[in-house]
This record gives sequence, structure tokens and C-alpha cells, in this order.
Amino acid sequence: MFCYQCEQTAGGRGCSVMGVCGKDPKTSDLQDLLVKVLCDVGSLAHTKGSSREADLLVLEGLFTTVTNVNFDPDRVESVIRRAFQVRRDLAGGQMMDQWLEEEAMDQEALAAKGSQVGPKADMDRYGETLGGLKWLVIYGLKGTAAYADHAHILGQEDPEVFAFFHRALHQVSREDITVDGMLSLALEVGKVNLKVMEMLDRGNTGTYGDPVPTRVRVTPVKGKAILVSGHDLKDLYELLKQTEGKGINVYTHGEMLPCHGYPKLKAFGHLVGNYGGAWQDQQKEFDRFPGAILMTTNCIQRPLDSYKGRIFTTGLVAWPGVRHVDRSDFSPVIQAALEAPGFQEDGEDKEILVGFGHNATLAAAPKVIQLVKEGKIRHFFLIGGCDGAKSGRNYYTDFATLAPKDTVILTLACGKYRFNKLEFGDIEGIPRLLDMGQCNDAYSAIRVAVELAKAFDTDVNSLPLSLILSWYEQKAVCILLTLLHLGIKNIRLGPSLPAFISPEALKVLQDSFHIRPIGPSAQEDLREILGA
Ligand code: FS2
Ligand code: SF4
Repeated sequence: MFCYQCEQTAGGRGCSVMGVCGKDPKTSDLQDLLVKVLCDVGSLAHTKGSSREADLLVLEGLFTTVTNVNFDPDRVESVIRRAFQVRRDLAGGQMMDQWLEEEAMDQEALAAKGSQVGPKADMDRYGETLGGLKWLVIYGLKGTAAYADHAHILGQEDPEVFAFFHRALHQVSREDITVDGMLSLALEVGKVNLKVMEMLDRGNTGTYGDPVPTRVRVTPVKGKAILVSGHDLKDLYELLKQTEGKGINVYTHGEMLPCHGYPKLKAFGHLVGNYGGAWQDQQKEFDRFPGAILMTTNCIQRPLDSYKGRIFTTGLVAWPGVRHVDRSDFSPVIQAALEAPGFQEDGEDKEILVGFGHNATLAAAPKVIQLVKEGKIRHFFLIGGCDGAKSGRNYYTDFATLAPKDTVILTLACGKYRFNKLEFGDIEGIPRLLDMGQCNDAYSAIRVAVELAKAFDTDVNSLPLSLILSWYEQKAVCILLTLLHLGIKNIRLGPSLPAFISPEALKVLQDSFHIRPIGPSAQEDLREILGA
């Protein structure tokens, strides 16, 4: 195996013995083979014409290989076999010998084949820079596929998006790739990802309403309980419907927190609150949670024996030995919740505020603009992105807590758990901490930044706004590519830079976009940004 797609990759270079995330070598190699077969499918779809099966396979197949989604070799093998069938159908009888050989392989042989077609093979072949840029494009596509899959689940699709996936998979599999070609394709991924995030926003808000500022309880309520993690709003909605009147309280976990702001989700009285922190704390928090747990997308970690019998996966998530359920029937989850003890008493009253999507934030824009003009708001910081286990991530807590009182902090994704339960106060009624939502709600942040720029008759780069980003997995990669596509400069990125970006590729990004790593000290970075 060789995998270097996420921020916690071993030694900052690549996982080659066992994934730090828990991905075993066989699953990793099977995932690389799946990506290669998806490239064959994309190439055929691009050159000969696509099919409904090919369009959906590409989204689901790529999403399957995102960090912390699927750890089950049997399930990855089943997606590979589905991809074989789609490839065969698109090829229309013109099968290559190599494809016929692959189809005849057992799981071990498929994994062995996968070990020859992953990022390591590309680095050996093209060198660190070009090989890495090819995988930058693939990782960006994986992230965009995740958002496109969520959008598709809510009925939002676009033929141009499917066509782009096929073309991009075709382009990365060509023999004659170049540094310039991969760089411009990476920015195209960013462009298409913006469109996909807009589609997902339309799916989420069109189905469940525009988020509104909402106070969310972050302590338990006495009674039976189900915890829902991941990003899929439809899974949460279906679970809420199926648990209505059953005496079970539902709690959000991780990236599900912003769901409390959506009118059609918050309307369920038994959606009582949020439990726990970001994904990397789940083993100790799930161990203590006295109910059933449902994982809807990433990020799942190796379940401990203490809760393996009451954690469930759905959709594309999988862990060997963990029961998989379909959203059409959550009764095994409900049964497990009823059998578990539940919370024995109420926790203390503690709430946090969520629900500042683009609609709610733009509704406050006239007041915000006035406060900026009066000098009462000096600067905005978007502290967005993923959380993770590394100690260097304390930088983001330091940054938020040290930000002066005349600055406003916008958050999105799970990195906010490092500081979102602290008190930040307000500036003349405008909360100093505004949570815009999940990682895909980077779309909201972009909308707000563009509107603010219009109001101040300037461009986004000239606003008193700094982007302090934390990355972990491939959705963060496609969001970063979107920001670069929009020409946004001076992004600070941490806690470490992607291993797949070589020093040479980094120099190109620094020259063009002035992107830079976060500094060792949040205080120093704040001082530099604010010029004080
Ligand atoms: Fe956090 Fe994990 Fe949201 Fe990422 S819950 S790192 O997948 O997409 O962010
Ligand atoms: Fe390693 Fe991250 Fe790949 Fe897991 S996803 S194997 S931790 S690089």
C-alpha cells in the first residue's frame, strides 16, 4: 500500500505499512484499483458516451475511497466488480485483454494489481511533482464526488458535472500528462466543485429550508438516545421520521451539528441536541454514549468493542463487522437504542449558537457593513476546515481565542469544535462567532465574501478578511481548489501541507496564490495580518 491522501499520513510522507486512519493494506490497494477502473470508465464515457450507471458509479466509487469512509475490503471489491460491469457495458464488446484478466481475479489478486497502479507507481513513473499533481486532481475529484453524491441524493444533478468527471478521469489517465496540464485541470476541479457545492446548497436548503440562527443544547437529556454522525441530511431526516413517537431522543455528532438550524429538521422535537466533539474524539465519546450510533458518511474510526454492537453504518460508509443499514429502514438502530440504557439524567443547561448560512448572514449584512464603516468591526477571520488529532491544531484554538474583540470569526466544518463552546460575545448584537455550517457550506462563506466585496465596492482579496484553513481529507482539497480557482490569495493552510504537493509544486502555488503554511504562533500570525 501507499496512501498519502490525508493530512495525518504517516511521517508526513505516506502510509505504507498500515493507514494511520486504520485502513489496512489490502483495502488501500483495492481502493487504488477502484480509482484506476473508474479512470477506465471515465475515459470510455468521455470518448464513447456515458450511461446513467457510469455517471452514478463515478460519484459513488470516488466517494468510497475518501478518507474514513470505507474500511471493508469486501465492500470495496463489490464496487470494483460493479465498475467492471459498467466498463464492459461502455466498451460495447471492445474489451482489452488486461480488462478481461482483471475481471477474472480474486480479491487477493485484485489487491496485488491495485498496489501497482496507485500514487507510488505514478511517482516512480512521473516523479514527485507531476505524480503528485495527478493525485491532487484525483483527490480533488474525490472530494467533489462526495458533495455531488450528497446533492444527487437530494435530487440535484447536472449533466455537465458528470461530463466533467469523465473528462477529468480521462485526462489524468493519459500517458502524456504535464505539470501545466494537471495544474489547470486542478483549477477546473475547483471551478466545478463550486457549482457542485451550489447544487448541494440548493438541495439542502430547498429540501429542509434555509438555516436560521438556532441555539443548540450540548448536554444530554434524560432518556433513550441515538447519535447521528457524518454529513447526510436526508439520513438524519429519515431517522427523525422513523423515531417519531418512540420515546428516543436524537443527537447530532460532528458535522451534523449545523442540521439544527434547518427549519424542517429542527421542527422535530426529539432532535434534542448535539453530543461530543469532532471526529477524532469519537472512540472515547461513543464509548460513553448510552445509546445507538449511526455513521452516515466520513469520518468513522475503528469502533471499540464496547460499542461495536450498537454502532451502524449507512450509505457508502463501511467497517468490517459493523452492521450496515439502509435509510429506508432504520429499525435495527432504533432497536439498539431501545435496548441501551439511555441517559439517566439531564445534563446542566448549556447551549451554543448555529445556523449562519449565507441567508442568515446576509440578512445581517447591512448592520455588519455599518459596523465595519464605523470601525467597530476591524477584521473577519474564516477559521474553516477539518479537525484532526495532531497537537499542532491547537493553533486554531489559540487563533480564535486571541483574535481581538473587534473581529468576527466565521466557522465551517468540524475544526470549529476546538473552540465553539467558548464564549466570544458580540459586537452590538452581531455574535463574534458565526457558524456557517458543514465543510460544503464553504459555498455560503464564498457567497457572503462576494456580497461584502460588492457592498464595499472592492474584490474579495481587498476585504478585511483572512482565511485560516485547516485540512484533513479530500473534501478540504476540493474546497481549496475552489478558492484558488476564484483567485483568492494569502490563504494560510495547516496544520501541515499536503504530502502530495512537492516543494516544486508548492512554489508554483505560492508564486501564483501566495498560499502559505500557518506559522508556529497564532499570535504572530494575528499580528502580521492585523498589522499591529
Ligand atoms: Fe470533518 Fe471528517 Fe466535513 Fe471532513 S467530519 S474531517 O470528513 O468533511 O470535515
Ligand atoms: Fe494514511 Fe490518510 Fe491514507 Fe489513511 S487516508 S492510509 S491515514 S494517508
